[in-house]
Parts: sequence; structure tokens; C-alpha cells
Amino acid sequence: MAGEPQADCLFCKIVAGEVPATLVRETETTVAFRDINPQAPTHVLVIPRVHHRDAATLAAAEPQIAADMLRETAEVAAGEKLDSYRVVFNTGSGAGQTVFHAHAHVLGGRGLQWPPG
Ligand code: DGP
Repeated sequence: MAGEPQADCLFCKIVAGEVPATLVRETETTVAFRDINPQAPTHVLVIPRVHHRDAATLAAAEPQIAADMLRETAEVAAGEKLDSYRVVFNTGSGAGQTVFHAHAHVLGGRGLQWPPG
């Protein structure tokens, strides 16, 4: 069921503490941790504790938690002392999504090109 933890979901396991991660921040509704394969000097993932397959599904089902996630991206950026940074929601495999639990990438600490690939 949407929102319920999924036994085969890596990020649900990180939320549950069953898979280790380098935590950056936690709130009642979100967890932020360092990406295992960083694409920038700062690369933090912000995820909701509840399971939804992507950010669009989360926003439709639980808009307050989607808003919490967005606020947390700003808190992460402030905590990492990033003046400029990028927030990315890869949505769908064609856009590069590989983990189907909603997440925001917070990337910074180097110059970022536009448009992205
Ligand atoms: P995406 O490609 O947008 O679905 O991003 C998934 C990200 O998750 C990707 O940048 C790598 C990261 N990732 C995958 N497995 C792990 C893991 O076990 N631990 C951590 N910290 N990050 C992971």
C-alpha cells in the first residue's frame, strides 16, 4: 500500500536503520543522508520516511510531506554552507531514477553546468 514500508525498498531499509547510511539530518517526516556515489563534493539525499515511488506520487498523496522534503533540502544546503546548489528529483527510469522511493538530490560544492545531461 502506498506510504507503507516496502520490504524490497533500499531507502525504506535506510529509514528503518536496517541498511547503514551517513545521516546528515532527520525530522519526524524525513531523513537526509550522504549519497553512496557522490556526484559533487556535497551530495545528500533527502527522503520521506513514508514510501512512495517518486516525488510526483508523494506530492499527490501527501503534499505536506513533499513540502517538508523541500524545506529539508534548504536546511541541508544551509548546514553544508552551500551558497549555490541544485535540487534534483529524477522521476522515472528515463530520467535516471534507479531507486523507486521518492528522494531529492542536493548537489553542491562545485560549479554545476546547465543544461544537465
Ligand atoms: P536516482 O538515480 O535518482 O534514483 O538516485 C539514487 C541514488 O541513491 C544514487 O545517486 C545512488 C544512491 N544510492 C544507491 N544505493 C545507495 C545506498 O545503499 N546508500 C546510499 N547512501 N546511497 C545509495
